[in-house]
Amino acid sequence: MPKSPKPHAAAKAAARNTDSGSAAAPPIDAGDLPSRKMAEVQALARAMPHNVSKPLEHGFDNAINPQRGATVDSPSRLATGSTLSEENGTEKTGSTALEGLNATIEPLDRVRVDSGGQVLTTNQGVPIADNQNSLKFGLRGPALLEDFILREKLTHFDHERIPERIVHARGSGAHGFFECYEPLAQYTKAAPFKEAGKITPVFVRFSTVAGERGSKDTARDVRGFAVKFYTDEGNWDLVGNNMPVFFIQDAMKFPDLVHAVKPEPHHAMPQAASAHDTFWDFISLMPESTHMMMWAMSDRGIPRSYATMQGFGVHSYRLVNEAGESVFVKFHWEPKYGTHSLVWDEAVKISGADPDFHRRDLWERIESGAFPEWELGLQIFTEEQAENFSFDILDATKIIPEELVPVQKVGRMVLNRNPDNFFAETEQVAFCTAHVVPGIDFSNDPLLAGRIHSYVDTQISRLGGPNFHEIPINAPIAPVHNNQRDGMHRQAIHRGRVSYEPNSLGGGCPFQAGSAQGFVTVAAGLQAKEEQAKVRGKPEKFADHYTQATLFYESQTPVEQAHIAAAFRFELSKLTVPAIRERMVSSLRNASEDLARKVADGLGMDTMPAPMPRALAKPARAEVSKSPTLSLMARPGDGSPRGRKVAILVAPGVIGASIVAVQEALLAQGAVARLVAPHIGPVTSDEGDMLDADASLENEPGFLFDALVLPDGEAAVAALAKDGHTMEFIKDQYRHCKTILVLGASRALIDKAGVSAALPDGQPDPGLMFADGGADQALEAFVNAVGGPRHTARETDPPRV
Ligand code: HDE
Repeated sequence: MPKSPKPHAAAKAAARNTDSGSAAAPPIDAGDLPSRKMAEVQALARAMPHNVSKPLEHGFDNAINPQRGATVDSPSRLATGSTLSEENGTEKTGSTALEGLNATIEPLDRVRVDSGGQVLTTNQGVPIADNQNSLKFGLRGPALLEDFILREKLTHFDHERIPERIVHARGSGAHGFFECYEPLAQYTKAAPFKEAGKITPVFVRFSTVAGERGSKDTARDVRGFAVKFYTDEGNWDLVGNNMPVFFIQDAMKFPDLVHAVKPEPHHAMPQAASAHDTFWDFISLMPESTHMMMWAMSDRGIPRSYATMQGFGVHSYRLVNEAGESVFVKFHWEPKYGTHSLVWDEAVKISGADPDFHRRDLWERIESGAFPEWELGLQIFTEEQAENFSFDILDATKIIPEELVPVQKVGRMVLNRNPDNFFAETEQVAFCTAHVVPGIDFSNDPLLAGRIHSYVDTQISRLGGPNFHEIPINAPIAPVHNNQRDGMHRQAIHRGRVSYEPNSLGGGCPFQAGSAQGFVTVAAGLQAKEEQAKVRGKPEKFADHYTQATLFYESQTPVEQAHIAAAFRFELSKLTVPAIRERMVSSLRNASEDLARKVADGLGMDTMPAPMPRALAKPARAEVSKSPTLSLMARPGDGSPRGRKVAILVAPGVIGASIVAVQEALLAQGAVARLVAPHIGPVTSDEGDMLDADASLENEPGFLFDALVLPDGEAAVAALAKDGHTMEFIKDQYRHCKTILVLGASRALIDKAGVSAALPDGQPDPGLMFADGGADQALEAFVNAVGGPRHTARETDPPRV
């Protein structure tokens, strides 16, 4: 009989196969790695004789309090690895994966590239000797297919573009941080709110909605305000807007809304504009959008800067504490530098001279250290409060007036770093409302529900597959461990053979976290029995379409109301179908007779159309009829001129000393004061000094600046007076209600431009500052006014100048 081989030898032999193992005998650690691994795998699997978690998957109590998954420690890392050879590392493969670490989540440093001092290479790292010529058969001969260098370059170039976002295609982003003021443990266990002073990194992207990727920044539109918090318990995306309400109440209508506002499908016009037939056709048939239209037609639709607009989470969300108790919350971002907007004439002109106006402003503020900053405010309210409001908190066309629920400031966000690369970061960043962390949960807002689906879905086609979360800007800094595998562009290289759960071969890992650590949905029930049925419908209160539109309009200052009326007039005047205009005015009559009248007059309507029949004849009595905090004027911020732009006009013969004094005073306050001359280059002052004009009347027109300084010096004034650009410069500054400092001889320029030193009511214009003698005093007043509100008392419709 043949002798049986030594057991150790058998174990060693068996452990060298990838299929078929011994029947009964447990694998033996025969002292070599393969057999040790096999023995450890067997031990690991045996340690889980059955799925002990199974009984805990059932019943309501377990549903609301899921248990941590069963897990067993592996005797060593051998059992759970993919290979025995993983320690044979090279520069390329690295060494063994570090325990519990997913390297794709390290800071962006790991993918940042600096080509300083480096030779040009192909994507395969092969140095390129000649980047000027394709490979040819002879100097004048045909180009060769063999030219892998040319082909790689062109092929990559051919695929440089990715689909733009369906909405919010035009945007700009920046890095920064969120700092918590006080722990919010009473309300939420969310990581960013755990300790006073806790810092959470953020990436923020601002955007317009309707325009395509290359469209202008200053279109009248809602602005996106999307914040990605890289918390240590996963990414939380607060994807909001600069207005607290939305056009529609149910996700079912979103594609209709977007199709209506986008360029009309037959001729693809107009770009980045809502002033066209299809948009107002839709809106005038959707009275729930009236409140949103008030906001969109107000100055909020044309912000001065991303840094000077509010942000809102829009929907009601939930906060959840350690005990699983939940309250509702609305999120607000309040800008430190106050809320400031453009005026329409200015927005239109800027869109021609600088379509990147907001992008540039954000970039320049950050590069110059005038970091944009917001406070995060929370409106926290209970289920009981919500039930008693006259409106439904699940209706995204409604706000909660601050008089009912005050806004508590809980932290601040500072944007202090521009991206290294627009495409890699700002274009590839993928916000998703589905990205929440333990401590934050959703309400039943039906609009929000659609969003929870839509954002992940859209990223899959925009970013080319399901692994967009691994793109460096999207990867969380919290560890990622799950059994999702493969798909386009997979980055993570998972060790081991386990990609399912439950498992015993991986010691049960990664195991479910359970309620102590993991995300648990609030087990919110529906109160009313009759609501507990599958239906397609809306609650009654959703039918109150006008109460809050009225509230918004009534809460505005007269100037803001005038701007709203002018915006409706402008937009509706652009329609080609009078019936749509009439329909819109008939709807506006339900919100405000005053507004409807003004709009109708502006549209040359002889008779007012009858008010549109209301969906809800008797809405519940509103709690407040005015909410002053809805006015932009109520939020001046710190009034600082930081980041504001001032033009100082100069020409040969200018009195240099006063110019230098003004420029220094402005710079000291963080404003950007530029010397603007008939053309760029040196300008000799009256004193014989050389001033350097870095902008010209032609390339930086007046409407691009927040304020204007007109110089002293007879010769300079005469030179400027001869240039028609100067007059336009002054007229635009005046018409847009900006602060103008007039030094000495420049009074003549003001007169020539037809600008009156008196307001329409005859009072002196406080925004026109003359410094004939007391230059210091005027200068101080001027610097203080640069960051303040416009001098709207100057405004007339139509404009005087
Ligand atoms: Fe969006 N929205 N949205 N939206 N939205 C997108 O996601 C969508 C809504 C908002 O800077 C898309 O990545 C649906 C409200 C911002 O990258 C898409 C509905 C609010 C951004 C999408 C809404 C927003 C988006 C397009 C109704 C304010 C830009 C590309 C149910 C609270 C984020 C993308 C960025 C982007 C869907 C309504 C804000 C298609 C279906 C309400 C700021 O997924």
